[in-house]
Amino acid sequence: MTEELPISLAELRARQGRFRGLEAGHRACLGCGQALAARWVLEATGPEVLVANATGCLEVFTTPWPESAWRVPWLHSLFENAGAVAAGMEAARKAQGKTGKVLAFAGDGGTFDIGFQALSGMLERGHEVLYVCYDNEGYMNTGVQRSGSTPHAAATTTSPAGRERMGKRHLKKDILAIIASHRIAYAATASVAYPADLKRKVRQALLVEGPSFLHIHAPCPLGWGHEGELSIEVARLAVQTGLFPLLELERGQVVGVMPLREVRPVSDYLKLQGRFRHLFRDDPQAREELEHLQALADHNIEAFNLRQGGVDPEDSEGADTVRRGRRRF
Ligand SMILES: Cc1ncc(C[n+]2csc(CCOP(=O)(O)OP(=O)(O)O)c2C)c(N)n1
Repeated sequence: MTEELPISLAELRARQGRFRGLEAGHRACLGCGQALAARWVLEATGPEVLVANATGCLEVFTTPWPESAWRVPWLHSLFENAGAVAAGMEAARKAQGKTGKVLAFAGDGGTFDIGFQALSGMLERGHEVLYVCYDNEGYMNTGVQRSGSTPHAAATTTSPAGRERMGKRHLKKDILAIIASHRIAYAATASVAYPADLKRKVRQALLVEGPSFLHIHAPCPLGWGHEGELSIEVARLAVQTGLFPLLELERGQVVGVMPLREVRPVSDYLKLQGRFRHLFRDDPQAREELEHLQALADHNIEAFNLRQGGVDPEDSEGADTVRRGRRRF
């Protein structure tokens, strides 16, 4: 016998008072950073948006035919053209005299590498699109291949670690510097470990005229080799070590950073993840790689003045402000 539920789903939703652009019940892995990030991005935008979504995990786990977890108009683009498709959607909206923002969603493979041409064109032509890159540092949907965003020394299926080499032999591409060179009104990095900061940046990105870019660090338990329940901890450590600094840029210049009150050694971040397991072997090459990664984090801390919250002690009045004078990126 089926009992009537005391409240309909529609009523329940209305009472929840929180718009969920991405519904529960999709097929993401446990602890997927992208799933969290996409939900929070849409909570920050509200329902008045359209999404162009490149091929990748997010598209695959949210839309197993004939289902969809999206509660906003959503279009699947190709792997390589989310920027171009979003630009077309925005132009069509304008031509029809309609309001509402257009978002482009893509993974790091679809952004740093194969979709970069379409993204760059979209930024250069000044389309009013917020482009969000969910960075899980690999081509995860197709089996954890290395991407231009995979960090140096990480093991993937196409950059394995073994006797001959210590995982990936190239640096993570500095996508923010490349985006900065387009001089768009707003670009920022964010992390799933800091949802309030992430949402504030989404709101800020929607306020500006023209294109904006948000780069979200989103752990992938399967590809990074950690328990799903550790995703937030792993994401937090990426920030706290200086490996993934949280920055805001206006017209290509850094105007805000999240301060690091307690800087953690990179080994705290790396040792939680199977993709860096080889770095903790007792051999000189492993130690060298660890030192190299620590040097990259130290460089970020220095370059963005992260310990001081980005404030230059020489010319700042309040040390706790996180907005600061413009500095070339
Ligand atoms: C032109 C083209 N090349 C390759 C593929 C196969 N492919 C689909 S998704 C994907 C990886 C996506 O990686 P990323 O953008 O980082 O997103 P993730 O799956 O990691 O979220 C690849 C290689 C494709 N669909 N189209």
